[in-house]
Amino acid sequence: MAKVSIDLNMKRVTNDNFVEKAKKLEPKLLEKQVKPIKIVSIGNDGKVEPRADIGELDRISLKKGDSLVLDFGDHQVGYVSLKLKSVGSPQDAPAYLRLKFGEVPKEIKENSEEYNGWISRGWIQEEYIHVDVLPAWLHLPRRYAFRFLEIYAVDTSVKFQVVVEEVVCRAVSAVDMENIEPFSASDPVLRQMDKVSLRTLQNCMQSVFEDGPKRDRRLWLGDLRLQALANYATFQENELVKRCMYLFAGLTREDGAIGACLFTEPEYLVDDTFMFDYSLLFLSALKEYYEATNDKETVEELWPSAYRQIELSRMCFDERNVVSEEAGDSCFVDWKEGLNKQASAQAIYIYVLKDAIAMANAFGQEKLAEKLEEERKRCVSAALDYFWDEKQGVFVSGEKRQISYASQVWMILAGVKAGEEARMLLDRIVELKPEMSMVTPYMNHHFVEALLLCGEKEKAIDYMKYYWGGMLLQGADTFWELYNPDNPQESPYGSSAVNSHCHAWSCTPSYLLRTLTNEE
Ligand code: RAM
Repeated sequence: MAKVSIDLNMKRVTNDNFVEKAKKLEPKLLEKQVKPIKIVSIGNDGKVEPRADIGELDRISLKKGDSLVLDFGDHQVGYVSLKLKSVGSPQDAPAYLRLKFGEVPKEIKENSEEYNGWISRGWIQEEYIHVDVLPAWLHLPRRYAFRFLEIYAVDTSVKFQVVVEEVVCRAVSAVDMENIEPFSASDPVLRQMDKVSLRTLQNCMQSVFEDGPKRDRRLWLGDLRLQALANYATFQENELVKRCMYLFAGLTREDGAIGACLFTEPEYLVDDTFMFDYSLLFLSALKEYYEATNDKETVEELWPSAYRQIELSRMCFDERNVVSEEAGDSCFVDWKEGLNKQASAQAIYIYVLKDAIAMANAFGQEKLAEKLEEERKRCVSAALDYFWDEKQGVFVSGEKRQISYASQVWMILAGVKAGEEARMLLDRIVELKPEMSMVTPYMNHHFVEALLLCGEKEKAIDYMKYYWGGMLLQGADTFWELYNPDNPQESPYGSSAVNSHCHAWSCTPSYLLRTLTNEE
């Protein structure tokens, strides 16, 4: 498990004005009725085979131990209702059913009894339900994220069976796909990649930008930033970004630290998890919001909250201008087990300083910009002195001088190495193939950004086809929280049963592809 800083004794402060603004920006969700398109069967290997035409549904009767799986054709987020009846003799006992929802087929096959991961089993989308009287409409109160629904009859009685006459999903999202111009490319893989990215983003856009509609259904800063970028290039639902920014700035720790994550129910609440990188990246998200919207009023109002993250992070640096190992430990960066994040923390601070300088200049705060520029130079030279290994020609991190993709990528994004040197550094790290690889689409996104910054457009496209394309080859309808091409079953939680398969931070191909073409 990644170490993060959890502050159990924290005092929270609320800026009522900001929270009020956020509340007013709550979107009205759009709804669509979706019905299953096929009855399928799923093998133990997760292979989906057609079983019957959907028109056959009300001719299938389920007795004890029988099941059927419905395929909704694409990833859905919504509320499900089932119209049930009994056949045979009169219903002399409750119908006892298990309903299982899967974003991907293998979730249907996973046995939740065997789950032993370290996050709550409550995330597994499975219900055991008694229906006392049939016929009935069963309206499930939870919102599900799924493509497949298995209905399993735990028990009926020897006298009656259950028939599922109809199933409807009321799918919800803040945005509609209809207004979106798909990415035009001759390569079908890129077109499919865009389609799946858009669906991922759409299904994560709810009352806030959720990280994943299956799990955690919350607002995380790192995810928000990437979703916002993809949103500016596609749906342009910019008021939703604004709402999320006001929430983060309106609900902070007493010292002004912006949390890594926010709850929106039962009331708006900042979590007690803080991450060095996520807090800082609020500033970059604000800069990007400004670039996308030109909304000076909002940005000026939120600027002090953003700048406060620099002041707080600055305290983690020593007299050599080197960030502490602890700050590294409290970074997210990636879910790669064993990854040392000290060098990434140093780089992310420099990266955010760059954005702060740009903002200060844009708002006529030249003095501040100059001061920050001096600090940036000091941090860059400390990064080179302390983290650059001349002999190996790579950045290293931590006391054990660990080599990882993450350190190189963030140092390049921060501009510590640039131009030809940076380009060669990326080649070197790919060749070295360090054990500390990248496992989340979040980290992989930043790798692609680094390639683009070095002018490696073709390599960027090839890499996207390898990474996000790898998920497509495995049948992804939406992109996943975690994908390690060397180990597709990997999970940061001890079991892939709780992995999210529609995850915000994986939606960036839509943004990257459009950025690439715009630059031509
Ligand atoms: C996971 C969430 C989220 C991410 C954090 C760091 O729990 O799914 O996407 O931002 O980790």
